[in-house]
Amino acid sequence: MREGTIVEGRGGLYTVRDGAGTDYVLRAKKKFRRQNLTPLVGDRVCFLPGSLEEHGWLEEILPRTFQGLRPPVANVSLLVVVLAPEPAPDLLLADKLLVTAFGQGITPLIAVNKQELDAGLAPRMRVAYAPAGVPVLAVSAATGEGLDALSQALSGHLSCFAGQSGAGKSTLISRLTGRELASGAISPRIRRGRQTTRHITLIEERGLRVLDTPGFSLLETPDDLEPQQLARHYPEFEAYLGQCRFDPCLHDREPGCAVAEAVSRGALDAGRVERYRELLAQTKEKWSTRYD
Ligand SMILES: Nc1nc2c(ncn2[C@@H]2O[C@H](COP(=O)(O)OP(=O)(O)O)[C@@H](O)[C@H]2O)c(=O)[nH]1
Ligand SMILES: [Mg+2]
Ligand SMILES: [Zn+2]
Repeated sequence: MREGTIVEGRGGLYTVRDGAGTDYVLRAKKKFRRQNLTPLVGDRVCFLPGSLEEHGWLEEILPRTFQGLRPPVANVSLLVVVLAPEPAPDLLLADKLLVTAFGQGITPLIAVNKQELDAGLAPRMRVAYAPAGVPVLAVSAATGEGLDALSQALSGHLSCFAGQSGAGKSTLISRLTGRELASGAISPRIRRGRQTTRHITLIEERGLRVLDTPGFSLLETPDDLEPQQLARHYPEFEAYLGQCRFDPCLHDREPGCAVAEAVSRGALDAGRVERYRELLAQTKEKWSTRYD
């Protein structure tokens, strides 16, 4: 039996790459369907190669460190949240992505792209996200600035890029991996009537392993997140645990809230906490209608 990683899945056939970089086209054993287990791009698998024109068989899926439904991928370990001065950064989306990353045990990183258009955005983001321990890299796919540092940050990870449309995710992935991806106004989706499908590939180039998907852009805050739990996905709140007057405190304008106090001292970013309250309201709403 050999081991490899699923780099592509299409029409029930899976392309699996072994350690030597050789690709094998495999079909999944029927037992996976019985187990309700779908092989995903990113999965580490055991397989038997085929012979001549015969496809081989995907025999075993090794335990996953992470599994995402949208996009359907396994074992992502780094989430690159891409922001840019243009289009105007949607920081609520960025914070949702960070909640998702922290909730799933994925390391997040913020890349502020189009640095050459406004060099001021990255330092502002650095100040806002430093208390959460999220690194902020200033990059430009256009000028190449910061791409070496970004490349270094990606090394050793299976990475996924996420963020609003137009921020430069596809352009960055192309620049970093040397692979041409659809970018610009043309949608990379294959349209089949009303149903849109997105084909996901794992790109392995220049020592990087990157998924060519817009990444968790479709993710809302998890449907089953208890409002109480949201604050757990804000690492910068940890320092204030147990210091609020009320216990538990949702840090939602309760009197004597240590988080609010930290904002007024300038120790926490006001915008980030304001958006936390917005997400909290959304989480409460979802929680109260979870059985509807
Ligand atoms: N000025 C500037 N434009 C960029 C940069 N990176 C990407 N773009 C442009 O931004 C637009 C959106 O890029 P794209 O990669 O498609 O964004 P995506 O939707 O996040 O994948 C395209 O017109 C790119 O050429 C950059 O660093 N500077
Ligand atoms: Mg794109
Ligand atoms: Zn509080």
